[in-house]
Order: sequence, then C-alpha cells, then structure tokens
Amino acid sequence: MNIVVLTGAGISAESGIPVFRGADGLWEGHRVEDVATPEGFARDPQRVHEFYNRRRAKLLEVEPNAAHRALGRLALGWRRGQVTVVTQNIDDLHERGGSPEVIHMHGELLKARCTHCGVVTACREDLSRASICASCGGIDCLRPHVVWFGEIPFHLGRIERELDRADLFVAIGTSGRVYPAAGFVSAARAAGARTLEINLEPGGTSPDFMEHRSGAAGTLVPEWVE
Ligand code: BJW
Ligand code: ZN
Repeated sequence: MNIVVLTGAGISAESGIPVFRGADGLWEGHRVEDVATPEGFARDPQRVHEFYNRRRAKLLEVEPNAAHRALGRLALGWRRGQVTVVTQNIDDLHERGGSPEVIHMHGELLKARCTHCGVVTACREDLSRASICASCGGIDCLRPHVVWFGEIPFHLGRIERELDRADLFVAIGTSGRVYPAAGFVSAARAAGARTLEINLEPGGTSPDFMEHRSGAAGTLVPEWVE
C-alpha cells in the first residue's frame, strides 16, 4: 500500500501560521506580485526579504500540531517509502512532527539560495540586501529558497513517480488553487488511487476527490491516522 499525502497551509494554521487566501490570509495587505514573484524580488528585494524575515522569525516560535504529529506516527506504521509526504508549505513543522522524509515542493523558509552559484545553505537569521554568500563570496546575492509564481516547483519528477504508484492520495488543508499541486489529485485518480480530502471548508476543492471530510486538520488527521 502506497500513500501520498499532500499538505497545504491549512495543516499549519492551528500552529499559528496564517494561511494565504481568505480573510486574515497572508496575502491580505500584500500584493502577491510584489512578494511572491521573481519580478517582485527584482523590483524590491528588501521588501521581499522583510516579508520572509517576519515569517522565518514567526516559524522559530511555533510548534507542530496534532496533525503534523499524526502524520509522523503514520510513517512509523508503514515500511520505509510507503508513506510520502509532499508539502507545499515552506515551514519545517512536518519534520519537527516526526515525518522522516518530506518533499518540499515550494522550498524551505529555513534555507537560502545563492543567485550566483546556486548553493543552498541553512538560514535561521534575517536575510538582507547586504548578505554575502559563504560559498562564492558574492555580495547581495542570497534569496529565500522558495518557489515563487512563474518558477518551477522542486522534485516534480519524484512526485510524479509517487503519484503513479499511489494507492491512496490524501490532500490536507490546501485550497487547490495553485498548480501544479492542484492537479495531483487527478493524476493520482487516473493512476487508480483512492482519493480523500481533509479541509476546514465543506464542499470539496475538486470533483476528483472520492471522499471529503470537513473540519480542522488537528482533529481530523489524528482520527484518520488512528
Ligand atoms: C484548514 C484549516 C485547518 C484552513 N484545517 N484545513 C494552470 C492553470 C492556471 C495557472 C497555472 C497553471 N499552471 C501553472 C499556473 C501558474 C501558477 C498558478 O497556479 N496560478 C494559479 C493562482 C492559477 N503556478 C505557478 O506559477 C507554479 N509554477 C509553475 O506552474 O511552473 C510551471 C511548470 C510547472 C510544472 C512543470 C513545468 C512547468 C509555482 C507556484 C508557486 C506557489 N508559491 C507559493 C509561495 C511559496 C513560498 C511562500 O510560502 O511564500 O506557494 S504561493 C502559495 O500558494 C504558497 C502555497 O504553497 C500555495 C498553495 O496555497 P495553499 O497551501 O493551498 O493555501 P491556501 O491559503 O490557498 O488554502 C488553505 C486551505 O486550508 C483552505 O482551503 C482552508 O479552507 C484550509 N484550512 N485552516 C484544515 N485548521
Ligand atoms: Zn554563491
């Protein structure tokens, strides 16, 4: 049995990290084009650094919740490789919740990447325009190691292979508005997987979900795992 779990911002909401869309969402007060596109970064890198610096500082203050921990326990109950967690989130709460291997398709907030030499390094501090790359010595060349609109998400080949051999696909706390992640459910379904959605909102984000459970991830994910 191979299980692919896709998570979105909703799974970290109960840890105190705001989701993107909707009232009080992270995009409120920000234009997406300004803070989450390569063009926005080229226009005003300091604005983008400040957006991510605030989120990085917040991440260091919060803890994984019951949903992250339940997914950590799920992996323990199956053989290595049978449970694949693919997250759109850039936080490290799955890792801290005990998931042994997490595919971060939209990158990681606690890493920086050099736009000159491409080297990725750990980053728990603020980034700013005057940062220096420890690898190539370049100045003002570090950016958050995240995937903005118009950029190609990471690990897509590996994700496609996992979807192809999935027997069960579960999406947790994602609005299904951002591609290519929004298309994973149809790929899994086409490959013959059973598909389940867990989301605070009732209704379902795609007709390709065979089952929908509505409620908070912190309650429903442990129920599903146990
Ligand atoms: C709870 C809960 C609780 C709340 N319990 N639930 C096809 C059609 C049209 C457009 C495109 C297309 N293909 C590509 C595009 C363009 C674009 C795109 O999708 N645009 C759309 C807006 C239409 N996509 C891209 O540009 C992507 N790149 C790309 O496609 O490259 C081309 C290519 C691909 C493949 C092969 C070859 C070429 C890149 C997308 C990058 C997205 N980046 C961001 C920022 C990352 C860094 C950062 O964090 O700052 O990723 S945007 C943002 O959205 C972030 C998220 O990961 C992503 C998804 O958001 P998510 O997680 O779904 O959050 P919300 O807020 O939307 O929803 C939260 C949900 O939780 C809600 O449903 C709540 O109800 C629920 N919830 N509390 C359970 N307690
Ligand atoms: Zn460098």
